[in-house]
Amino acid sequence: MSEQRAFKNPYPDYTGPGCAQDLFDMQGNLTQHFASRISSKISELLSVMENGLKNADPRDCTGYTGWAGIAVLYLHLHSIFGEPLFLQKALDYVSHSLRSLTQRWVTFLCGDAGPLAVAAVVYHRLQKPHEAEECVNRLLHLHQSVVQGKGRLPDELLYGRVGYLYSLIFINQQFQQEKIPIQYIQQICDAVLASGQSLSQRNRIQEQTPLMYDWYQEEYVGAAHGLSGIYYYLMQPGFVVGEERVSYLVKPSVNYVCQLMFPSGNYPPCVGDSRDLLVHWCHGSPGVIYMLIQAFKVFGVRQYLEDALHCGEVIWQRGLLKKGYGLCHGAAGNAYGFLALFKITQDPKHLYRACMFADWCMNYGKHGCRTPDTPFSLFEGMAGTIYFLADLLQPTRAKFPAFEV
Ligand code: GSH
Repeated sequence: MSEQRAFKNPYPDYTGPGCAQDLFDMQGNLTQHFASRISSKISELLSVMENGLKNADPRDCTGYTGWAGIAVLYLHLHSIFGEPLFLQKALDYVSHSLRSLTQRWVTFLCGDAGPLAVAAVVYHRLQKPHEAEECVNRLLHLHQSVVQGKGRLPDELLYGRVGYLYSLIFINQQFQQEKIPIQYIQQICDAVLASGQSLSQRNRIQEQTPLMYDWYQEEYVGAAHGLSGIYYYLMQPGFVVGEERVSYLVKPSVNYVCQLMFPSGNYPPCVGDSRDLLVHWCHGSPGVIYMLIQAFKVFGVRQYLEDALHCGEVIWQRGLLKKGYGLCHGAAGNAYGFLALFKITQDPKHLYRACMFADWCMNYGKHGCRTPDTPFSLFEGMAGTIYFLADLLQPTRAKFPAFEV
C-alpha cells in the first residue's frame, strides 16, 4: 500500500563518518561545497517561485497556502542571509496579505494571527515601532475570543487555539523579548486544558486519557489537526501553570498517544483508524516525533526518545512522498523530523538522512510527483522546500516553521 504513497528511498543509509564527509564535518557544519550547492539551488527555486506566484490566488492571505507564507519564507531568508532585499520582499508580501484577512479564522497558519504577527516582526526589523505595535495590538485583540472559544473554536494547530498561541510565541522569539507577557500564553493553555478535560469526560475516557480533542468530530492524532500537535505546546516549559497539571493531565494523555503506535512505528491519522498509510508531518510519525522529543526533554523517560527514533526509521524507510516536496505532506516536511532527531541526539546519521532528503528536494520536479494545489505556497509547495533548504544551512538551529518552538 505504502508504495502507492512514496517512491522507494534511493539513497544508501549512513554507515559512518566517511559517507558524510562531502556533506558536513564532525560538528555538523556543512562543507562549503554542499552549502554552496544548497544556496545556488535556493536562488534558482526562488526565481521559479516568484514567476509561479504570478498565477496565485490574490486573495489568499494565509500562511499555509497564501501570501503570509511567502512573507514567512522571506523573513527566514533575511535572518539567514542578512540580505535587505529579502526583508523588503517580506514587507511586500505581508502587506498584500493584510489587505485580505479572513475575518473569520484566528490562527497563524490559516487565519489572521499569522499575517498580523509576521507584519509586526517585519516592521520591528525595519525599525518602525509604531506600525509593529499596531499589529501586536490587533493580534492581542483576538486573544479574549480565543480564550473564550467563541464560535466553537477547536484547539488544534491549523484552525484552533494552539494555532493562535503559536503567533504569540513567534512574536516573542522574533522580538527576542517577552513582548507578549507569558500570562497570555498561559490563559490559552488553560482554556486548551479545560476543553480537553471536558471532551474526555463527555466521552467517558478519563481512565484512558484525561485529555481529548477533536476537529469536525474526528479525534486526530497528528501535528496539524491532532493530539500530538496540541500536547507539544502543553509541554513547553512555563506554558501550563503548575507542574503537577503537566504530570497528571498531559503526561498520561501523551502516553495514550504513544500506545496508538502501529507495529511499524508509525501513528494513525485518527484514533481508531487502523490504516498505516500516511507518513506526513500532518498525519503520522513525522509530526508525532516533536511531541515525543518534547516528552523526553520534560519527563526524562528514555522510552519517548526510543519512540521518536522509531519515527525516524519510519520516515527513512517509507521513502520519498509522491505528494511532493513540501512541508505539510512532502519530502521537506519529513526531513525536518531527521533534523529534530539530530538536534536532540547529535547523531550524524540523522543529519545525513536530512541531507539525502534535501538532495531529493534539490531535484525538484524531476521525479514525477504530484503538483500541489498551490504549487508555490509555504505548506504545500515550493516556498516550504526553499525554507527547509535554507534551514539545513544551520542544522542545529533549524525549526519546522509555524510549529516548532
Ligand atoms: N491540497 C493538498 C495539496 O495539493 O498538496 C493535498 C491534500 C492533502 O494531501 N492533505 C493531507 C492528507 O494527508 C492533509 S493536510 N490528506 C489525506 C491523504 O493523503 O489521504
